[in-house]
Amino acid sequence: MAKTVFILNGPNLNALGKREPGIYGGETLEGIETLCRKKAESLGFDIQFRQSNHEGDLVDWVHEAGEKAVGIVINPGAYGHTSIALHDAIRAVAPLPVVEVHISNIHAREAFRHVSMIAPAAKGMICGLGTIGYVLALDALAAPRSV
Ligand code: CA2
Repeated sequence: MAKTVFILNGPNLNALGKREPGIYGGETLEGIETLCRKKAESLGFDIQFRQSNHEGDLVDWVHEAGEKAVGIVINPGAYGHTSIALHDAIRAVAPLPVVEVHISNIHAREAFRHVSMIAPAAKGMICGLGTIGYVLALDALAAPRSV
């Protein structure tokens, strides 16, 4: 039976590919989903790929993943910098592995993006590598863990 991974996307990621290609590249969220589906298939994962502009949806989906999934890839968008609720939700589903992804290098941008509320609760974080970060996160979830 395929193992399920939830791939969760936060606010404004539905606008990818339509604005600010200099920061986020030209890929749309649908394009990222296609990339993820290909990678997931090769790894034997079944994926739930979702996006919401509402913090509570993301919190609910983290809890749902806690019951159904073997891992979570989350690009929390701007909620990554602000959401204690998402931090707590990720802790609530421990030890489910969570990989935080940001397309842009949040450390090379405005100071308010340098902090992640998610990273301390996550297994790891990938940022600044573009949309390939999602694919690398799936690889990380598939890899046998040494820690
Ligand atoms: O780099 C990332 O993946 C981010 O999570 C993207 C978020 C941003 O708030 C984070 O700091 C880093 C933004 C999502 C997309 O927002 C857009 C804004 C304008 C045009 C297109 C997308």
